[in-house]
Amino acid sequence: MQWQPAGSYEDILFDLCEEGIARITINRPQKRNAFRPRTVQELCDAFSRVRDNPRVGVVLFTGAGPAADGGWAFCAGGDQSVRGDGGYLDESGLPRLNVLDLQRLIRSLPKVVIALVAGYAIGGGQVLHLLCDLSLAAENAVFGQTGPRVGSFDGGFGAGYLARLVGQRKAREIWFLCRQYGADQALAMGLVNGVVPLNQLETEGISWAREVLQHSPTAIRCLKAAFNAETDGMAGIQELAGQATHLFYRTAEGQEGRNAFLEKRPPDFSDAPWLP
Ligand code: 2NE
Repeated sequence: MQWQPAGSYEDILFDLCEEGIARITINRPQKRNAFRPRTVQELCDAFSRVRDNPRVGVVLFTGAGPAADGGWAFCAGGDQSVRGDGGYLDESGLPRLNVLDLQRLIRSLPKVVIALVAGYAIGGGQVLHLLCDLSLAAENAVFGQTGPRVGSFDGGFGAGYLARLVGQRKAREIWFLCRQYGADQALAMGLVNGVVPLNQLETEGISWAREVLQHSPTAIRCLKAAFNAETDGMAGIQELAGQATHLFYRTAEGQEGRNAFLEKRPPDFSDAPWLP
């Protein structure tokens, strides 16, 4: 795979390939890829650029590794060393929880996001992994929550959507006991789609991405919105409805309404059938 750097960032790497796959990598291995506000801003920028690039259909989202001490991580959550009294402090000292913006961006991205998890996916990092459409774990992957131990919690997707995936009992166990779970346990509880040897993680991710890219972009984006509509309340319904509006704009019927307005005449929808 020939990756081309697609931007210059401090905390992340962003690469594209000719085949329509993007790779976004959190690049703070010395902190087990914990995120600070800058990391999240950069991730939002890269994911936004993916959204606006019609040639890209799949994103591989991963963490750089190994660290100098040999440790691996997808992401160890919020960087506790910049956590102030009211949030994670950015470089101007403003307290932020901007990872929530990133969560919504990944969730509503009309493309497929595949998490490639090597090592720890912990705390807010485990929630980011959760929000990806598909997840592949390396055999060394470790999942878990620490919030109740470090004075934090994610009561949004991190609790509700986790429970949808693994069931209420397991979700409560994960949050209340703050244990760690290996790749095979994650597979058994439905947290990941597959487990592969560490040295095959990216190859397998690319292979899954290529399979997705053989399929209809419109079908995939409508399906993603449909899955979200079932779980995400009015925001989910808005996404699905937006896909319907996109499709309607492409019809002669939709275009007749626009044309009639611009031509200052009554619309003529007589060619549009009232289908069953
Ligand atoms: C991830 C874990 C289990 C890894 O353990 P280990 O033994 O492999 O590594 P170690 O030595 O703990 O960490 C290596 C270096 O990474 C830093 C450590 O401080 C250490 O640095 P040095 O002491 O060598 O300089 N590091 C790791 N995670 C960090 C973090 N989150 N913030 C800052 N530095 C970090 C182990 O490291 C661990 O348990 N990490 C903490 C996980 C955690 O509690 N994350 C925050 C949860 S809260 C959250 O993410 C959140 C939320 O709940 C709601 C909204 C937004 C965020």
